[in-house]
Amino acid sequence: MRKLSSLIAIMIALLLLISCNAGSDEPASDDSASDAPAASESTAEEKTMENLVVGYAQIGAESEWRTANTASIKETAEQLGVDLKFSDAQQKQENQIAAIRSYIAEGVDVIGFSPVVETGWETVLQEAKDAGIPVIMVDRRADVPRELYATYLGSDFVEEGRKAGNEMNNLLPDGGKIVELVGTVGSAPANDRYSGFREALADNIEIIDSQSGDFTRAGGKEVMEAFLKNYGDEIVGLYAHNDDMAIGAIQAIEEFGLQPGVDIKIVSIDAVRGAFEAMIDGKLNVTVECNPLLGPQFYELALRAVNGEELPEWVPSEESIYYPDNASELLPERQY
Ligand code: GZL
Repeated sequence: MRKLSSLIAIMIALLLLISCNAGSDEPASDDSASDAPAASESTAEEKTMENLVVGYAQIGAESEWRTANTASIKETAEQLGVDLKFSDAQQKQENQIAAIRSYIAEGVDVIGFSPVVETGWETVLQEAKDAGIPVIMVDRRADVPRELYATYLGSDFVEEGRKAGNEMNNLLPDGGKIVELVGTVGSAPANDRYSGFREALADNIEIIDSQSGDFTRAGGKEVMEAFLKNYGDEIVGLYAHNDDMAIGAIQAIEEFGLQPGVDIKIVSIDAVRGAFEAMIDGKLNVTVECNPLLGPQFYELALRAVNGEELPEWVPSEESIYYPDNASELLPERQY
């Protein structure tokens, strides 16, 4: 009996000894290590590209630029292994809002969208915030409080407008009357390219008319036909908010019997392949780049947002200006 009780006492002592030692592996310190969660504590699962679920509400397919932008979002998702749910709103805000609501219902990790116009987004973005889903604005920005989006990834449209204004000044040093094809009414690129252009334009150049062609070739052609009917050869310059409208206008100018790029100097924005072809043909004088290949930056920002990182309010894209003199050399390497 005595042997058993001493055996039990020895076992208790051993157990006490083991449990005391277990706590001594970690050297006590006042550095962050002692704050680090111990192996046994659970940490939220870090998202990776391979298990990231993204909902993207795209505007539509209104231009070459948009087509290239969509390709970048889709192809990059495939390359990274991201689970992408994608929708095309046919340029209707109500369709974009419905798509964002469907992504909230699905419980995606992050939502990306390019707001077709600047206003009307606060309610649905608040719903995404309440659901704990970060939202990234891509390409265009919406006019909403800062706390409703993780970041804005896109161009400086005002600067694009300033660049276009300076190029028009260079093309018309003696001044003259010009017309303007505006992008989608209420959209950030249209509003900002409108104001940036006027900031830079020389006093001897007069904008005698300005109408929206909704960023499409058909819209640009139709509005330019009306301009030519009303003003004819008074017009010596055209500022188009995107290349698609400029290309449509070029057709109208030729049908009217004038030489685009010669009788009417043309400055446009986007730098899509069609613009390079028009510059090679001598029908377009300048295109200011607006980079649509935003897929890689978008997913990198999406992963950082999902994993809880605070992002800058705006991540601007890098852009240049292109001219006819080296358009044929550059065309083969253009990605859009
Ligand atoms: C600009 C983008 C514009 C393009 C157009 O970032 O939103 O929309 O300039 C496109 O070509 O339709």
